Amino acid sequence: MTAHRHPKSLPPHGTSVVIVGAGPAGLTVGCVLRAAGIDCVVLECETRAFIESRPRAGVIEEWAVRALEERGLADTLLKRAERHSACEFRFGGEQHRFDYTEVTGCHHFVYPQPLLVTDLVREYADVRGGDIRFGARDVRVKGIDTDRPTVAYTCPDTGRRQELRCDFVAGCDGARGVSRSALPARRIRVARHDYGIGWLALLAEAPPSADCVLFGMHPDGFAGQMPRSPEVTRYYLQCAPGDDPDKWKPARVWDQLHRRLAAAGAPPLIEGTLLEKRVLDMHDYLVEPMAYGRLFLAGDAAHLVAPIAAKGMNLALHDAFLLGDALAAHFAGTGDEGLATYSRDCLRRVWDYQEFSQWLSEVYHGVSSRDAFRAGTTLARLRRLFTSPVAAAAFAEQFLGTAARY
Ligand code: RFL
Repeated sequence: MTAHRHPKSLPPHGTSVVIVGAGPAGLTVGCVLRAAGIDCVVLECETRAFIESRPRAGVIEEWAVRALEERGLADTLLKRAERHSACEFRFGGEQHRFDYTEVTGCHHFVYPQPLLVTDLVREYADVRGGDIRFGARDVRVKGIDTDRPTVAYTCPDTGRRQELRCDFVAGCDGARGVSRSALPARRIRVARHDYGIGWLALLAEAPPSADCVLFGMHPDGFAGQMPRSPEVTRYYLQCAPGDDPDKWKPARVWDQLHRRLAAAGAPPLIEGTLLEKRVLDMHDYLVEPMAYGRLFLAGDAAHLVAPIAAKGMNLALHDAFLLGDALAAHFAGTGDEGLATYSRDCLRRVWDYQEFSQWLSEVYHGVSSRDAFRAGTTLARLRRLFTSPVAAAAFAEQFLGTAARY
């Protein structure tokens, strides 16, 4: 019998922190750790080229930009991102511009997620010398209630199992990741909310049709426009949950966008080739607590917010700042307070943003609910934003995430 030349798995190697997932959350944690001189390994199941081109978010709140800047992670963003100071609601056939910077002094930064991910990968791997392993398959997190958990994965080049022993695991592998399932079911609570609504998410190769985000409340359904760059614009159309994107041919898409975003005096939408067309079933979830033993979840791995208020990536960054700083304090020997309060501190902002998304969902979808009462109260909410400075200030604070405390 021939002896196996390679054992099925290699003996565990050590590092301080294994980060599962190279999205905005995982890469930010990695960059913070590398800046503090802490050893870590990022395991990502996709290729670098894939994550650097995956389209998703585009709106980053100013506090998050400033927090990236403080950590040396916003140089390119600050040069290239567009600063927005207003959004526009369209209802009752009219345009209503809402200048949130006038109220809060803060901006939204429009910077497509793939550009941010590209910046963060470059900073982590090429500038700060971080270890990142792309194409890692079948990642498994084990032993989180011990002092030395392990993360096993299959190496794409050799096909062999590798094990990394570490002090902490940061589970940053998004909504479909595996790290969440390592939390013992009896120690966590998962809260879910289903809006019962679908959004057709579109990316069009066309310049934006307005210089700001547009929200169209129309009896046919909600429509939105989010500028991404001078060449590419994101659009959303409310549809049935589980709808088939192939039923939305370009002519139907543009017809509905024109109808739902029509307003007196508004320039016509600029049409273009549809680069992406997918149906999102709008739902939220939240895992409490976000940590157990040596595993700390961050970003979409812990909580999903439907893209109603463009909050998901902002929350992922908020978690990452707290987790990166708390781990850095642990390894510097300056205390474990940050790790102890991590879940609570993240979840206060997460719950607040979830509540705002739910409120805004009613504003977007009430008019098309075929319920005269809901349609009437929705329009009252909308009008109040333009008649009551107090209501306007409250909306702007939530939209920009500028509350002094959560
Ligand atoms: P990500 O970005 O999903 O990254 C997770 C990474 O983990 C990898 N991964 C694994 N790696 C190893 N092993 C496994 N088993 C793995 N499973 C997964 C994945 O390949 C990936 O690289 O999570 P993260 O870092 O938590 O970031 C969250 C954000 O991506 C998300 O919240 C936002 O995209 C949400 N979102 C928006 N957020 C905003 O703040 N502003 C916006 O304008 C905004 N627009 C959007 C959005 C999400 C959208 N979709 C697709 C639902 C618009 C859309 C259409």
